[in-house]
Amino acid sequence: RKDVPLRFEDLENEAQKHLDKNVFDYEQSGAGIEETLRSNREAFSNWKIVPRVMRDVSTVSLHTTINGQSIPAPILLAPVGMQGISHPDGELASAAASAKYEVPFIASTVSSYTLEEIAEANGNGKRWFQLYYPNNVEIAKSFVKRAEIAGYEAIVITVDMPLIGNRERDRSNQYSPFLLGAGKANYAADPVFQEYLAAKPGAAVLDEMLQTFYRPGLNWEDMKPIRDAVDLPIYLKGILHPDDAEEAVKHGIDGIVVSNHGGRQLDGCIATLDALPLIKERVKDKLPILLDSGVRSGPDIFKALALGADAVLLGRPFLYGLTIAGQSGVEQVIQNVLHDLKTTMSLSGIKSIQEINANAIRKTYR
Ligand code: HOC
Repeated sequence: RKDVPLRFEDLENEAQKHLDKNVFDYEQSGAGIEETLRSNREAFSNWKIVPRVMRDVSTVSLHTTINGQSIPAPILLAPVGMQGISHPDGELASAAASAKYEVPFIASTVSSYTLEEIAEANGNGKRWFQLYYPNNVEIAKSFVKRAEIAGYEAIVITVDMPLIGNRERDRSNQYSPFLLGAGKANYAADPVFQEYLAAKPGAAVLDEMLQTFYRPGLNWEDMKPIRDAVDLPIYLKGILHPDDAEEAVKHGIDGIVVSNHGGRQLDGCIATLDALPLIKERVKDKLPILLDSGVRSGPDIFKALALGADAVLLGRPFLYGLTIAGQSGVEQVIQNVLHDLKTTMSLSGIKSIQEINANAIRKTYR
């Protein structure tokens, strides 16, 4: 097997060697001047763990639950799109790796393989489906129904993309894997989308996908058709404002992901760790709160949980593992993060995920 580096910076540097410049830039970069990309990391650095000692950490458990779903650690793999541009096995490799550790895999609407192929690779593993809500509700319903049939256990609707962020690096490179069709598998395989195509003689999959992809009018009423179409919990990904978290509770949403899309959408917006405390204060324990964007290590996960997250999503770390060594690379990244989290908890005097709270960290300024 090919070993992948332990440290995130080394992972990123090694992944860069395996990718064309445009592809690496697409994955690594953030929107605009990348202020939010940097803020996500700075926010983690501004909090420090204040450990307790002599608290018998001979047994430490990472096990937790989200909405009653048991998971071995408070970690999920984020819905990174178009993983086939990183490695030919794409989502098939990362879904198989996540199954091995029972870490839920969140398959993106714009995956390189169909959600059914990913489900097969994930086997008895845990999987959720991420929805970019198309501007055609019948296609949206068809996606989530397919996901339910294929054994996905939750729907995660991304709500922070009424349009693409100002990705200056990609614009300079004149590169977009999406516009090249790298994420069209789920559309091409969809029966409702096929009917829609058939009604337009001469129409091409990619062109029509681009026509229906964005839903700038997305609003709270759009949740009902999805709720009616499937019997699965619905999470919203891309919540940063406490008022939106409160709206989610009012609309019966089952969970939220505090996310700024890895710094790839609204540049200049708040870091997720900075957004978390007010959101937690506002919605308390009324729904599970997940968090992503900038999570790289065990201490990062610990800090997010201490500030009120129930679990985190890992994105770029596993993507770089995939890039370097396919399925084995993703497995190694998961293993390393689990090891790091367990070590962090032991050295902090904490035996279980449920014991992690704000008492274990303190804000510092550099
Ligand atoms: C142009 C839209 O979430 C990203 C991914 C994929 C976005 C879909 C393509 O690049 O942040």
